[in-house]
Amino acid sequence: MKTKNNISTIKNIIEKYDIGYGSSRAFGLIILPVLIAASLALTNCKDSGVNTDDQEGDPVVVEVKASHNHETGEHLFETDTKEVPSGWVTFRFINATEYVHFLFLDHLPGDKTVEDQKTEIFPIFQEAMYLIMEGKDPNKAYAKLPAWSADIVYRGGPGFLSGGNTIETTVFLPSGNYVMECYVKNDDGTYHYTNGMAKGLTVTEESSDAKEPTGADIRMNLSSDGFGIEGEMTAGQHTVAVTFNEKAPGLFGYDVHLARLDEDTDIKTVTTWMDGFLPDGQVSTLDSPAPAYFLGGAHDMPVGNTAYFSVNLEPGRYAWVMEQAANASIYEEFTILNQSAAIQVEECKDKRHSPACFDRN
Ligand SMILES: [Cu+2]
Repeated sequence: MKTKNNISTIKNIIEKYDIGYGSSRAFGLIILPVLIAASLALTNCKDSGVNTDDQEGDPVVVEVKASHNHETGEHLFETDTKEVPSGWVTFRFINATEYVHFLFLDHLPGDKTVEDQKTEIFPIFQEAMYLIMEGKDPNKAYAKLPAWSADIVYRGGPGFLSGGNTIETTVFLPSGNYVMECYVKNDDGTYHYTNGMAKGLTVTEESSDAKEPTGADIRMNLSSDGFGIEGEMTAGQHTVAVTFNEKAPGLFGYDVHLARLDEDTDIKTVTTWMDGFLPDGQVSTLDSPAPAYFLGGAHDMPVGNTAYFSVNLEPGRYAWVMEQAANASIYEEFTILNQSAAIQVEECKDKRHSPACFDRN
């Protein structure tokens, strides 16, 4: 790799200065040794860690695009990656649709595969949801779940994301067979995974050198008490580190999703929508759009894990929301001021009687 890079570096220099190989003996006598010395210097820079290309420790990235086939009605995950080494994995999740999606990771027990999940588990949760839609008891469907379904470990992934957005969420994955799924639903109760949005991912026993992300400026400690936020939400780009501190008693885990709200949005409509076991919960169609604009987050993981995700906060009204039952909602609202308003608030902290600060105190 390094040799190839250096040859192309020399070639670039030659092309840049329009040096012909055969045009002058001076090339071989004077310029070539200089170029080789420069090239060796570049190699040394690489080894000392100045240049980050091709270094050990590069992130392992799985790029997944959510797409929609308008003819068949299918919701799909498109990716070229079927296998990654174990360790830190960054999911770059691109929502190229008009619907809300997420990418949730199931770590399957033993040698179970995505095909087993598609034949033995997804149809049962789907049947249960259709019973809920009819106002019937879903438990007779859940009773048919195979014993191994209890051994599936939820290992997080990119949170709720509205159309046109991209998010990166980084998680630590031990080896095994995984399923990437989305269970947002259509208004007849059909889950996106029933419509095609489920894909297998193999995490091999070979471990990568990918490093744990650094530079998080917002930290969260998730539990039944809420988000445990440390750090300041300001306009601009942030990296959020989310540590999972408590196992939730039911299917809803303690997770975090960022929702941008309109000025007049009632937060209760958003937290109710987060309850996927309600007929209208987590429905995203053109006729029934989600009540907020979702900007990603991190799904729940086993206690002790930390996930990382990136957000870009523009001025506006927001809420961190958890995927919880509507009658036990967990959320935290906040506002990002535009820069001039933020400066004025800061200046007015000690100037209560200044005319410019009058209406703020
Ligand atoms: Cu989806």
